[in-house]
Amino acid sequence: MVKRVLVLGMIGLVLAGGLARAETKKAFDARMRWWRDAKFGMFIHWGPYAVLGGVYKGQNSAAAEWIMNEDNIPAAEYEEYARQFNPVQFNARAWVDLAKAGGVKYIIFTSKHHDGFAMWDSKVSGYDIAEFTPFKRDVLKELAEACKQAGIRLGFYYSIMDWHHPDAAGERFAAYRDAYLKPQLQELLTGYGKVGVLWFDGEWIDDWSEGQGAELYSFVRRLQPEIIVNNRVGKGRNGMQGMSLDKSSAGDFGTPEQEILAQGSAAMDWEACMTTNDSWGYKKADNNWKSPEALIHNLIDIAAKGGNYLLNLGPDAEGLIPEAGQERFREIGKWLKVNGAAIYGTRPLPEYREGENIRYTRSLDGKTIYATVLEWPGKSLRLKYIEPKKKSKVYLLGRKSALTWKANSRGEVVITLPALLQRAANRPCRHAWVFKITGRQLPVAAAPLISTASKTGVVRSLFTDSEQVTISAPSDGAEVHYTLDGRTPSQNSPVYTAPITLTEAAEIQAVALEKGKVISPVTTAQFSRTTRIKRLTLEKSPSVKYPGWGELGLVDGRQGGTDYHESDWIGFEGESLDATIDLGEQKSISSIRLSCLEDQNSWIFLPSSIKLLTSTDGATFVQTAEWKGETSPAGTAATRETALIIMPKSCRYLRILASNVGVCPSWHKGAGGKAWLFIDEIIIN
Ligand code: H79
Repeated sequence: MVKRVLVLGMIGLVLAGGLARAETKKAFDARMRWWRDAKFGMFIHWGPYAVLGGVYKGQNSAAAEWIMNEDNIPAAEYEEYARQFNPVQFNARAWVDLAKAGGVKYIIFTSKHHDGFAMWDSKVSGYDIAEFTPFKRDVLKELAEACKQAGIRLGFYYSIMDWHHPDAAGERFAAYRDAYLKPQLQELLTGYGKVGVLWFDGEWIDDWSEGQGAELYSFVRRLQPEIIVNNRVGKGRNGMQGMSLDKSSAGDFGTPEQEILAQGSAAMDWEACMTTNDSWGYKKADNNWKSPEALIHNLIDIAAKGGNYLLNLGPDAEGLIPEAGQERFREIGKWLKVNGAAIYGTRPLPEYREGENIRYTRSLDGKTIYATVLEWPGKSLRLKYIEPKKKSKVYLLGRKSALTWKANSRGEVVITLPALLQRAANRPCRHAWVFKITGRQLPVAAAPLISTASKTGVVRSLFTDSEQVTISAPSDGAEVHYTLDGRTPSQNSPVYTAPITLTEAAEIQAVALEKGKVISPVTTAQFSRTTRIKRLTLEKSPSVKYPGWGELGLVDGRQGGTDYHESDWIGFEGESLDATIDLGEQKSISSIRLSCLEDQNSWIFLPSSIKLLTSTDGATFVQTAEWKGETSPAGTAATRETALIIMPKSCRYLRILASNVGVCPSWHKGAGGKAWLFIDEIIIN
């Protein structure tokens, strides 16, 4: 699946943040405090689907917890599997012990998944583990007890969508909601002590609405005022994406699924829920476990972006957690024992990283910075971003004595790593290492924000004739100084007072000063000018996750590389590219090339066809050329293809239609799901 990356401007964004309801920011912050500090949670998907384990009638299914839907198992037949659910090995203590060993601070447990089966003794229905199965026990009660003893917060996943209840879709939905869903939630919120989180899901069904979500949110908060509720309570999510588009929509935090945001900030609450192998529920055939190192790196990356990591396990039908999953949690816990200070209770910095292999967090009070390196740096480590004070000390977590460091002429920190540590066996841990830098040295102030009329927080922009740029100061008392030639701004650079009109390419750098002292990191934005075309319009919007550099990025003379994470690529989810280009005047064109990405393992496919239409008046278009799709071998990954259309023609307007294949083909594990089309660069000659 595409590792979804969302590029977000630091402002203008979004979030579910408790702002729309009658709660002050202070009260909201207090309620969110434990969750923001926790950083690491364990998701547990467990229900009757574990009985099937991803196998239906002897066939491996594409699904695990989705098997009822995926394999069209009628409710009456699914019930037969549910009746066999007898997880005699279930031991809440053992699960919670594992959570403890893994260093998680909270557990989110599927009280009821889409299949509608309740994992507690529900009086509202007989379709639950205590009544419907030979097992007879109340799993939630036992888990709640074990969590309480261990000091781990417990939260409940609850699916609004319900494939079992006859009223849960269609005209009688309100009856299901009022006589079933809400009474069940009432049980969950009154019978199991303090519930940390209500984690809704399945809210995308047509019967659900933002209004019902807002009402349900209040209902839940009334029963447990301190509880934290995810944004899937309402309809705020942008499609199946994790983050809410509108901050007035219900819910306290965003829920990117199988996705780490490209950029977080201290101003948004988000939690990446991700699987340890490829499935949420237990699936016998799924042995595709992520390496402990990859999981630890995810945790570090997420914490650096201010998010939480909710990592999943799917126990089997006996009640046992697969050994491979257990090992991974233990390995993460081992790492956290040494390095937890860099994760728990931390907050993100304005710059979350340096290069690919260094991630930053800071202590809540801002007095300590943690630089976590994902790869052993060798004999010395150079940190460009932070400026230590003379009295600052640098430690490698897990080692007592301070390390030697000095500031080089550029004000960067250079830390010397003793010879002893060059041997892996002598290091305090594996997988990633934390350098702790003490003594309030950080540029924790937010950086100035560079914006254009169309975009807040521009990093790179292309314009045709001229562009008006505004720069805003990160705080009220601050003065912004800037340069236009790529040099580092200082006290002596011009002070920003009014919007700047660019008519030529420029690199703007801006910094905030207070009382003549630099108080922020430098913000840089690149502006390029393009004259090759007059206008490019897209009929269909690209995905907000992969916006590229906007439509002009398609003709900026730079082609995307082989990695779809690169910001050059524009991605279309299930949609096609339909671009109209106005060349500004009648021109003679000899060829058009379109550069596309193919990365089938990430659900990215070449277009099925590319059509080219031309026009002299912008009204009547005639088809001029067509490229028929090629088929690559199944599984082709990360290859780039360039479709060439030779087309001697004189015209002013071009219309390019590159058709998305639409859905993932049948051989693909994502069969039936939306396929991606990635384009960067339309090359006109
Ligand atoms: O509870 C977990 C998932 O069951 C649920 N949310 C997380 C937390 C979820 N709902 N929808 N989705 C995830 C995305 C849908 C994936 C699917 Fe499929 C694609 C369902 C059917 C096609 C996966 C792949 C299951 C069968 C094929």
